[in-house]
Amino acid sequence: MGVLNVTPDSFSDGGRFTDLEAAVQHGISLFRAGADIVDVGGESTRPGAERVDAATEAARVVPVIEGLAAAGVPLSIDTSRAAVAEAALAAGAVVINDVSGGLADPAMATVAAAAGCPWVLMHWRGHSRDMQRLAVYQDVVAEVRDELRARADAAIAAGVDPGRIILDPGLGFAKNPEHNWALSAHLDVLIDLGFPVLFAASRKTYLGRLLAEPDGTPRPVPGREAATLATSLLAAASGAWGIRVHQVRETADALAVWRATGSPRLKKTQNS
Ligand code: PMM
Repeated sequence: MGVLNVTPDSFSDGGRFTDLEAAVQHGISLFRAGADIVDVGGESTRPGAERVDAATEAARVVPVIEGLAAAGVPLSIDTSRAAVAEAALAAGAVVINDVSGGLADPAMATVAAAAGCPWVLMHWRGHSRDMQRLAVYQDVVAEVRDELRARADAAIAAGVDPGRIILDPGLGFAKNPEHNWALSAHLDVLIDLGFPVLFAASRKTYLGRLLAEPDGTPRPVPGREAATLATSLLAAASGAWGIRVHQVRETADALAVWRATGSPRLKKTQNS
């Protein structure tokens, strides 16, 4: 899954793709570089971000989706608003990617059930403005697993086909770096819930912290690509269904190497 953010303030591509033609061209290049799906988002979810209204969000994404759908690019809509998802599906998107797992907008389940499209339910505890305050866990892996299972159960109860549900640990969303690493190490626990799992670590802050300078300065976004590749490949080897990244070509190359070597799975350690 290639990331196409059409927000002026997205942390990782710095709002470079807000111009319609540039956004469509970038989406096409992600597709040509090997993305099976291009994920179009019009609301920044970086920690601390303020929300935009639904009309602004829809106005950002719908023309880009129309342009990319016309070019034959399979698209997901990265939104937690039902009205935006509905407009995006009408414009040609085929997957809903909801970072709130259906919690932000109760009408999302109705839209997903009616559309019958795949729905990514990401683990989420609250809006970006104050989500880091919610990064409190006794056992992050078990709690994320249980909260994701509850979201899947709620979706199914609302009429969503279980075969259309995809789960995502929500790296960086109400998680500190230790939480993200624990979830990366125990992705199998989420996979054991029986749904495909999407893994989205690309360029995230915790990778910058891992690679910080001796004085603690985090590695800036452009220097996080090798770490993104490493963690993406480990996720694939753990059984992730999909990998959401900004740099598609490099990820596709790494996955090609993994496939050529027989798609080896990581062995579970005795006490994991
Ligand atoms: N992270 C971001 C946005 N959308 N969607 C899913 N399913 N999972 C994620 O972890 C996720 C997401 C954060 O920002 P970015 O678009 O710049 O990567």
